Order: sequence, then structure tokens, then C-alpha cells
Amino acid sequence: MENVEIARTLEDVADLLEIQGSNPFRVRAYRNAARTVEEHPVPMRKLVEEGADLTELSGIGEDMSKYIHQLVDTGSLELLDQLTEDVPDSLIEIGRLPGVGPKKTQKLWKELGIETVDQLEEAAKAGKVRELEGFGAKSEEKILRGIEAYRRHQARFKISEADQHVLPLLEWLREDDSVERIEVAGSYRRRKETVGDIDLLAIAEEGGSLMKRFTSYDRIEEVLASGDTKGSVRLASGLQVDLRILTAKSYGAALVYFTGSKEHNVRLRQRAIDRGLRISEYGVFKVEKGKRGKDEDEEAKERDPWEGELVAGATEEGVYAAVGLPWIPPELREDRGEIQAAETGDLPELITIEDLRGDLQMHSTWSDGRESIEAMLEGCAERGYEYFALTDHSQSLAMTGGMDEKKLRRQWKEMDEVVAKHDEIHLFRSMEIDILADGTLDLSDEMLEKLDIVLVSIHSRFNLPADEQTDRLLSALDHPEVDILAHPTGRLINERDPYEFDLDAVLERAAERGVAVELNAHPDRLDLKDTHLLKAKALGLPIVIDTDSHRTQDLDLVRYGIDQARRAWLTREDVLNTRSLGDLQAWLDAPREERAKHWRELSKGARKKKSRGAAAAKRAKKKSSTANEADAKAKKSGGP
Ligand code: DGT
Ligand code: CA
Ligand code: CA
Ligand code: ZN
Repeated sequence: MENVEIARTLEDVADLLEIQGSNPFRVRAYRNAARTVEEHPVPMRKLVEEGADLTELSGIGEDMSKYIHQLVDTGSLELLDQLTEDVPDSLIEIGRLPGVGPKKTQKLWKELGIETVDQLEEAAKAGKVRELEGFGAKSEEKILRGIEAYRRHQARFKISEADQHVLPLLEWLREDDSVERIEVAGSYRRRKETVGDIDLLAIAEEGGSLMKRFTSYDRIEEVLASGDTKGSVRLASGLQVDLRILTAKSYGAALVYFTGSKEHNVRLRQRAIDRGLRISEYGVFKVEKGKRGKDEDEEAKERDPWEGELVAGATEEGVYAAVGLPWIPPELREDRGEIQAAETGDLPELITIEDLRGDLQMHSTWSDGRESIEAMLEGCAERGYEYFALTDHSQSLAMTGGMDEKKLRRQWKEMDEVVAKHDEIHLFRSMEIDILADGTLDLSDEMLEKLDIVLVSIHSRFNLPADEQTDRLLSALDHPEVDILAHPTGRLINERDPYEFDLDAVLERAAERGVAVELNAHPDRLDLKDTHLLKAKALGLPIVIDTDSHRTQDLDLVRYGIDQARRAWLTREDVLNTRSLGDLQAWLDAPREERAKHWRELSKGARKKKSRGAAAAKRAKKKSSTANEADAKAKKSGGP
């Protein structure tokens, strides 16, 4: 069992206990343990294997440790089985619907006998839910909308969840001696924020041996298909995984085909047709005159897939080169102009994790974080950052231990003490300040002025009418001290839709005011998302990629932000926290009305620096690269 699954099981227990009306402390203990497990960087099964003492983990006592052992050893939990004898486990789903929760679930169950989402929908549509005490017509409406959203989301996995399932499977498959190569294609390779299923492509000497290993993986719920070259399974988590075993000469073509997206493939195929070629998952073929002009999908079924002269297929580079293009990074393959850009040599030099110089949103024990200021500092320094910002919550978020003015001053004292001990990294005094419902900020102007960076965001009243929500955000942006707008749309992937507001108006105002916008890298948020970031980039807005960490290990989640940034064509120039400490400080110090101009000039500087760097990298690569199909093709076609 992977950590996500263990965590989910413990959450299930917590939900059932709460629906049953158990002691809140007991419920909380399971939730805390679930969180610890989910966020732990090492799989519990490894810890158990090594004989580690799980009670050393925060929130894990003797009982929890026993449960985790049981889950790792047997894949199930007796306690959960006992609970579901009294409380139907289908109620868990109901409790997780937006606008329901365990308390209401209990009522729906006890008073209306509702046990499934379908029954709840029926009852709500019949107007029975509104009759219950504590519900009403409005909450009935909300429940119906929640069900709709739930149905939309339930089929897809967050990319971080997919990672937890896929990486151990890959490790397992790679242990097979016959495997020459195995990669994940599909939306997973394009690093989409959610994936529908997983598409694996392998080259193996002994296809049969690999397929056998695949279908005997111990986390499988059901083998859906198992042939010589194609197999398909559903993991216990519900995630479907397809495996295709290929010959080396087709591997690149199959990677292109199964990486997609479908829309990208359609364009590529059209491009091939225009050149008298045919692209399929087997390769790129020369087509006899008179046979071209038809779209591949229609024809493919009837034809010998190997018909014609094979001109490329072993590598992706070769396939792209055959249609006169350089290799295109998977994150860009969404038919958003990448083929055009590739053709004219205008593909962006996408940002990488190494480009980041600091993290600008994280919490400590001063609000709802789990670790001290000093621990967070050391975590950032270990990751090679030049600077970081501590952004604990403001007072209106009481449940997070948000800080009022007095507490903030005390925090500054501790910051000073920590900074006095550490000169390896610069600390920015910051705070995540709540934007109140009327658009004012949850901290006095006097204190705002004293902060190095002012980061603002919305955490309440998500359901204001769109124009009020827009006004709320615009007023916050108008405040002269605001530097960064955090998680601007408020969505939680698969859980909560963005609040309704006019994003374009907000981005335009941010551009006017010289406010940066956040790409919150937490894989539950990824906010702004790719299409929004494209808009922000077009407006020339500085973008901050940060993690919203609540403990040091979260700092590594930044890679999901980088994935999303790359899907939005972002380069180092577009991102504020790729700048040196000096440049970032200068941007912060620039007068408001000059910030936009300042940013443009900074970006120009970054561009120059980058092109020098790129040239050097190219030289280095040329020296070390061996001649391969890609190089040969690229030379032949002249390259961009
Ligand atoms: P997902 O799994 O829903 O997150 O999205 P993908 O992109 O992984 O889609 P999937 O798993 O259905 O198929 C993997 C890739 O295979 C897809 O990105 C492109 C290619 N593909 C699948 N079906 C077709 C098709 O009917 N025509 C073409 N041209 N390509 C296809
Ligand atoms: Ca897929
Ligand atoms: Ca698939
Ligand atoms: Zn927040």
C-alpha cells in the first residue's frame, strides 16, 4: 500500500467515526495521522520493512502504528471493517460532497435513510432535503451542485497522486531483466494537473516476461487485459494502467503518439500528410503518390501498418525531424501554437527547477505550519535558495492560529534571533494576509508598511456573487502595500471549484498596480493554472512560483509548480523568484507606478543573461553528444 492509500483509509475511519457521532478528539487523531502519512516522503511500507519506529512520527501513537502495520501487511484494516458493519461506507462519499460534511451526512442517513449519492440526489430533487432541520432550500441547491461537481471530478487523479502510484510500479517493472526501456506517456508525461489513466511504453527482449511481471504486481485490483504486447490493469487505488511493449524501431513514434495530446497528434499527422509522409505509432513512412490526403485514424484500421518506406521511428527527435521540426517538450504538446513556434524556432526555453532562487510562501508553527522558523530556514537553505519568505496567516483565520499585531511583533523578534544565527540565506518578513469580504486587508496599514513582502489571498466567503468577488479582489490590489496575490482563483483540484469572479479584470488590475501573481505549486491547488498563466504572461505580469509549505518536506512540491509553469510556456524571465536577491529587492523597492516598467527592464536583462547561458549550454552539449538519428535528421533538414 502506498502512503496515499493508507492516508485515505485513515481518513475513511475518521469520516465514519464522525458520521457515527464519535468523540471529536478521536476523530482528530485519525485525521492527523492521515496527514502525517500522506505527507511523509518515505513510503510507510519501506519504514515498516526497515523496522522503523513509527511512533516517532508526529501524530502517530501506538494504535496508529499498529494500524499502519496492519495496512502495510494485509492491505486492509479490521477496524474499518468493523465500523462499516454499523455505518455504510457509501456514506463517506456523501460526507465529502461540497456542502455536506459528516454531521449533515448523519442526519441524512438517520432521518431520510440516505446511503448513496444517487439516493441523496433523488431526495434533493424531490425537495425532501430542505425539510430537514438545519438544511433549507439553499443548502439543498448547494448539495445538488456539489453532486454535479463530484461526478465531474471523480474519474481523474491528481498528478501528485498518480506519482505515488506510478513511481513504485515503474520501480517494480524496471527490476525485470528483460526491460530495456520503460517510460510513462500520456497526460502524465505532459504533466497535466490530473490524469485519467497511465500509459506505459516499454522495450523488452522478453515481452512475455515483462507482461507477467506487470500483471502480478501486488497493488492490482483487476487485470483487465493481458496479451503479448498490450496489457491493462486497474490498481487498488482505481487508477487504470495500460502497458504496451514495442520494438526499438518504433519506440520514438509510439512515444509521440501515446504522449499526445490527441490535438497535437492531429496537427503532426496533417503536417506529415502535407509532406507526403504518414505518421503512426509505428513510425514515419513515405507514402506512394496518390495515397495521401486522408486522415490517419480513418484509414489506419484497414492498412498494413508497415506499408511504405520507414524513414523515422526509433526516437522522438527523429520523428519530429522527419516533419521538419525540432523536438517539442511534452508539456507543450497541447495544440496551443507549439508546432508553429517549433517551425519558426520560437519554442520557449522552459523554466526548470534550478532557475528558482527562493520560495515566497510558507508557514511555520506561528500559524498552521508544523515546523519552526529556523527549521523552515534550514530547509530552504538546504535546497540551495538565496532567500525565502515566511508568510504565516493573519488573525481572521483563527483556526490556523492566525496572527494579530501583537503576535506578529513577537514573531519578528524570533525571526531576528534566527537570522542572527544564520547568514546562509535571506529571510523576508512576510505574511499571508486575508482579504476580508469587503476587500480590506486583515492587518493595519502601519504593520503592512513594516513587512518586506505583502502577500494577500482569500480564505472565506467563496460564494459571493461574481461582481462582488471581483470588486473584493480589485480593492485588495489597489492597496499600495500589496506585492503578491496568492492562489488567485481559490480552487482545490477535484474538491472545490474556483470562486466566481472576473479573472481577466483582476489580472489587468494586478498588471496596472505592479502586483505579482502566484502560481501556488501545491498539487492540490496549482493556482493559477496553465491557461490562466498564459494570460498573466501575455499581460507581462511577474509570476511567483511558491509552495505554501506547512513543513520542510513540502518545499519539494515546487516541482509540480514547475510542471504547470512549463505547460504555460513560462521561461525564467517570466518568474519573479528566479531573480537574484538584489534584483528582487529592487523590484520591491521600486515605486508602484514604475514597477511594471522596472519588471520589463529586469526581464530584458534576464533574457540577455539567458541567451549567453543557452549558447554555452549548446556548446557543451555539442561536444558530448554522440551522433544519433536525431542529430542526423536535424542536420539533413537544416534545423531551425
Ligand atoms: P488522460 O488519460 O485522459 O489524462 O489523457 P491522455 O492524453 O493520456 O489520453 P489517453 O490515455 O486516452 O491516450 C493517450 C494518448 O494516446 C493521447 O494523449 C493521444 C493518443 N491517442 C489516444 N487515442 C487517440 C485517438 O483516437 N487518436 C489519436 N490521434 N491519438 C490518440
Ligand atoms: Ca492517459
Ligand atoms: Ca490510456
Ligand atoms: Zn493560503
